Amino acid sequence: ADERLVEAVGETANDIARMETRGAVAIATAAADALATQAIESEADSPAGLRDELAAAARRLHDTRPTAVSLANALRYVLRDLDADSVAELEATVVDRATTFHTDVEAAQSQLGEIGANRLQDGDTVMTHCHSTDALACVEAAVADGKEISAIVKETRPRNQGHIAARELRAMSVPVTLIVDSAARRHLPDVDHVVVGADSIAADGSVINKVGTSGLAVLAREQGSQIMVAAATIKLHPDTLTGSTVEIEQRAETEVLGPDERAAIEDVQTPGDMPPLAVDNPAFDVTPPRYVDAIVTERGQFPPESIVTLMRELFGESVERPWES
Ligand code: RUB
Repeated sequence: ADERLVEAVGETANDIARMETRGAVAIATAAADALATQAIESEADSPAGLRDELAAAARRLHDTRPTAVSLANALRYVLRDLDADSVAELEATVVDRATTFHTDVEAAQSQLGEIGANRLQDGDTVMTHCHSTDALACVEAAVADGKEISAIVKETRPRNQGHIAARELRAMSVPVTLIVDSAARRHLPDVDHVVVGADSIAADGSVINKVGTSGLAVLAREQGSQIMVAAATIKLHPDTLTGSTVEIEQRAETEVLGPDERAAIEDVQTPGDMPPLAVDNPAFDVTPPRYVDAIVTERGQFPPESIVTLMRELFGESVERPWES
């Protein structure tokens, strides 16, 4: 462990890796806050020393989970062009940026919520997958506009984030029917809109979100339900402008299968030598743009194919990687 890093950085990184802090927006704001705490509690005696520490903190935070680009974008936002004549000035800049990041993210979420709400009609049924604060902001704004919305909530194995979505929807007075993931197609004829969030959006308009989103989008298209992705612009993945693809996180097989369940499956006579049971647990998948009707951001709603224009405007072609410096 790097001894210059304050406790809050390690704790935040562990919370993100263990998914106690989860969801792309929450990961991003927690990372921005951890950088601010590093600046406040640092014992560095020169601006260069503090800059080095902040880069190390960024590295630690960046290495937790690979798929939600909001994390990288938070680090970029807080650590861009850190010129300062003194440690105090540098600290103030970092704290100020982290605070602004928070405020901007909250404002973006309520703006996109208003925009997304316009797509929802009184009496509509939405289907959700995973738990997305951006997606739920759209439902919340629709309810605030006086529309009656009901929700069919996919459980979202293996981590059951659908339970969090169900709880939050009920807190908005939205009636919820919880279903197992494989029951989605059976319910889709009753669904007006599939409403999901995103961990990253690629330059071609592909949506990277919780595994199962792409299958749901294909089924929704088949059944004629609208597919709306609610994603603040911190979900736009600038590296994809130059052709990079988004890394899909692989998580532990124990999320899918406990040791006793594994033993029960493997406890069988086989005719020859067998390798151990293989378990694959990707956390995210890629939904091609043709299965998405609209990407709703705080800057307006876009057909997925045109999101690249917004991405260029916001990030340009050269993107900083402060966690590598
Ligand atoms: C969370 C997930 C969410 C997005 C968007 O995955 O896929 O749909 O992060 O959420 P995990 P938000 O639970 O593995 O982190 O809109 O809150 O950013």
